[in-house]
Amino acid sequence: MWRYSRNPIVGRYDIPSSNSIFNSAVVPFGDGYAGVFRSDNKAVQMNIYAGFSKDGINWDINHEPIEMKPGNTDMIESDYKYDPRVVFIEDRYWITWCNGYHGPTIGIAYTFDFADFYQCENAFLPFNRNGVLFPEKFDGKYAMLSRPSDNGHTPFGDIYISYSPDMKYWGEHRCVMKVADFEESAWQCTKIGAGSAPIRIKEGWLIFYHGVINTCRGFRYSMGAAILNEKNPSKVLYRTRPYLLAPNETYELTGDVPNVIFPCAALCDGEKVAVYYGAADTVIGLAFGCLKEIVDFTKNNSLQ
Ligand code: BMA
Repeated sequence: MWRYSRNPIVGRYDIPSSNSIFNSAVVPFGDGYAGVFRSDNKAVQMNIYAGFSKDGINWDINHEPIEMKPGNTDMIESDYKYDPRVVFIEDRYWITWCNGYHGPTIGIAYTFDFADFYQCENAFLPFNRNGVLFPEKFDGKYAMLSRPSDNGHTPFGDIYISYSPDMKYWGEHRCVMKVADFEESAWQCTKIGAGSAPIRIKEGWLIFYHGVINTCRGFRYSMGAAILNEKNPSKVLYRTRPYLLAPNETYELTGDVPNVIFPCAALCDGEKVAVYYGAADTVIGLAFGCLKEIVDFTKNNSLQ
């Protein structure tokens, strides 16, 4: 994969009130793109903002955070919102994010137009992060990857899957993927978390995920890819032993949290793949790849 030469595509001050704009998700929308962006303001309050783009690169991000209306429940508390993901399922766009409800858990909302947003029940009890929905249902049920965690800078974490018939009640929780052994693939030995919404490919589902190693200078976040079984996505078919992208550019190495590449979205148009990632918890970067090369690499350099 290679980085867009004009990264970062979104700067930390692109909203007048912002301190940083990073871990954010985009989807095709109308004749362009729409997205939900994480921005921390200058009081360092975490919130999510809608944004629009004609080309997926130059973004107009609203200056006010998303105001939720009640969806499938009464309005529930949301002390903060961060790390959104977006996916289109059937007739609407679903947004998941890390919702502050006595600590982080997974918030869910839907929108048809990125103007009105309807907040639903939280998917899980606290603490949980990195909730990522599949674009299709399995036997009539929605499916979501997530990572049970703690209330701090969690020093552990594996990826689970859960199912729901109605986007309200979640169950059938299964473990999908655990951290790797330090000796096998150290960049992903401390914690892992789903990144982009899964992309349907011939072999099953392609996901980009983040993996973390705890170094003497703190956590370092890199990006890998995995392919999950088409019918039963709790089964991992392949998963990269080497990372696909690790912090290397200045905007990834320095910022509010150094050494972070945090993928939250991937667009796929035929053979062309574009991954959107938060860089150093400060700005947004874009990386490109060819689908076949990524899939071949994942198969040929797999941990399992
Ligand atoms: C995680 C989340 C992410 C962040 C990452 C690196 O726990 O807070 O939003 O990008 O840490 O700081």
